[in-house]
Amino acid sequence: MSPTDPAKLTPATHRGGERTISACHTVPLVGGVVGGWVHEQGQRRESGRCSLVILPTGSRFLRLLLTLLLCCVGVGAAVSSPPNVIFILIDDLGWTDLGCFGSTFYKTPHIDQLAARGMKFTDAYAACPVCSPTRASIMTGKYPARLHLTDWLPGRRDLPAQKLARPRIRQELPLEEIALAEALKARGYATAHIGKWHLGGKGFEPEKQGFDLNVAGDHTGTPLSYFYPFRRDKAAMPRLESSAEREYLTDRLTAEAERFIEQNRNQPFFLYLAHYAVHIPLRAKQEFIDEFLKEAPSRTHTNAIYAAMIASVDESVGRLVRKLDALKLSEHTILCFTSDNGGLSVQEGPNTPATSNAPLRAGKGYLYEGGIRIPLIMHWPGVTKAGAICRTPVSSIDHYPTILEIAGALPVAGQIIDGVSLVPLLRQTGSIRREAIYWHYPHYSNQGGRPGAAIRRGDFKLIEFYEDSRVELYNLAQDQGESNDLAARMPELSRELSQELSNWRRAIDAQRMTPNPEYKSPLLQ
Ligand SMILES: [Ca+2]
Repeated sequence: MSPTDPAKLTPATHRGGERTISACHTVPLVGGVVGGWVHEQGQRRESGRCSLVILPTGSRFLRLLLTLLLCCVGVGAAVSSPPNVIFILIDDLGWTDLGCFGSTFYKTPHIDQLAARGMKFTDAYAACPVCSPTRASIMTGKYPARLHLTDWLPGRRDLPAQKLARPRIRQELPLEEIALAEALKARGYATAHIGKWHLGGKGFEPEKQGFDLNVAGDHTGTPLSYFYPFRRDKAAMPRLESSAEREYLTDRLTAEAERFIEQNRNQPFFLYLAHYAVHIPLRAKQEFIDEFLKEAPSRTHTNAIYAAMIASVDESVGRLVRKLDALKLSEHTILCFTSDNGGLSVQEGPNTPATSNAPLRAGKGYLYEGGIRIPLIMHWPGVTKAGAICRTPVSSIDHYPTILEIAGALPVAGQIIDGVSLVPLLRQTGSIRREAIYWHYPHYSNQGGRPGAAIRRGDFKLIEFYEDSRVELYNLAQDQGESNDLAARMPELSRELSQELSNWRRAIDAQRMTPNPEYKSPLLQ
């Protein structure tokens, strides 16, 4: 079987022991605001049902039983500490860039082992095809369009060749947002941000969003250096001012993460480890590159430097798992491993393209599947079943409500969360309530992507291009590679999905593009 054969992810080819959850349940939204949940009095409106228990007069036994039950629940909640959460975010890691997601060239034994122990999501999406907006969605549970933070920061400037001008976007994650770390800190968690932030500079650092510790995170989207010393000119990466000779950034961030785990072993902790890898500039340890130069490349994966960067990320995961085992924390720690957008599949700097997302179409910067579908693995000890596979479409907006539910932290009154908790999927006890997943990307990307929007509902995905309002429609169940545009053949469904997309944009106050006054048509140049 080819390494990226779509059949590899179909139920017929699962190895023994893998469990599959049926795909994509769609249940209409009930109540709340369109496209988001409003939380009232710290209760989820959709799940905050109260049951009135009426006992017959004189039913002393039942009353006693109920009292005992409530006491047990109360005592249990009071004495059991919430689980530790480790969220590992890899920058620009593509959907097929792991062994467990189909690559035969990249070697990821530790991540594959994590997938074998936990749940693998085949249809996980980033909320945006580029960095900062997806990161904002993870931190808030909101669509980037609702936050008016729809491009990487500070963003790409408008060019005369571009017909439309971008809207003015927020330059940082607003302080009034209750970031994931803030919500967990309120629940008693020790919190650490280690790695790439890219959600604002001075005054908007991770420390301002609930993180007790920040290592290496600032306004930038690329590291000052992947190797010692972690500085350029007079600038140094936060808390990496001192470093050992030949030190490699992925290894150093891992060491910082190990130290944080060790120091907080006796209390619940939230570790957000956002590696700068595997973003450009492609730089890796030479001994790893040499190893991959000896290996035969696969049909789609050929870049030895990129493979070496992934190998270091894999080592990082292995080290953290070993650290948890050594400290006897494994059974009380949830691990989430994912990416922020698709793999870089075009030329952008030396030694690129980095990867191929085939069989998916295109890559980072595009609303095609290659730009937004990403690996996602979750391991919740005692809950997720070994080797489980979930085919329900999920999004990076879902991490916030999921982690809050697992941690027993409640949203505050009036807080809007677009994502839905994945707990029923992780427990395999039910489906999630959502009609569709949406994207709004009013920007031209560095990789050649055009501004547009997209909606996935069930197996169908519609992409709208803002320059000419053209739409494309695909049936992802039959056409994973988005090569067969059904828009002309299914005009009614196209109209319906376009309308739904438009309603969603209006409901969340998405910013619009405007005609570019500097525009010079290529025909007139
Ligand atoms: Ca990225």
